[in-house]
Amino acid sequence: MQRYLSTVAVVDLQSQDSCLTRIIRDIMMRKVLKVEGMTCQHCVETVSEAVTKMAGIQRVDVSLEEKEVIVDFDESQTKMEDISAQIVEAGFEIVMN
Ligand SMILES: [Cu+2]
Repeated sequence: MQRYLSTVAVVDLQSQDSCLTRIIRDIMMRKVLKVEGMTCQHCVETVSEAVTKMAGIQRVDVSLEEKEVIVDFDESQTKMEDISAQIVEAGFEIVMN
């Protein structure tokens, strides 16, 4: 029983450790989203503003020509799906991420 408990403790420590490592490594993520539906500078601003106001966003770069939204963000604060959802909510379509 004691042996079992100590094994659990070790596993627990390891998972905490890797979780911490992950947070440090992923503190700033850069993702490139392919976005369809942006036709002018106004669309660029709409997408940019919608994403910028989210938590953990460090930088948003929108390219109308490339149909790309490049986002630097803190993955411990914001998930990629949330950013995609935010862009969709602003009226655009995520082609690929
Ligand atoms: Cu537009």
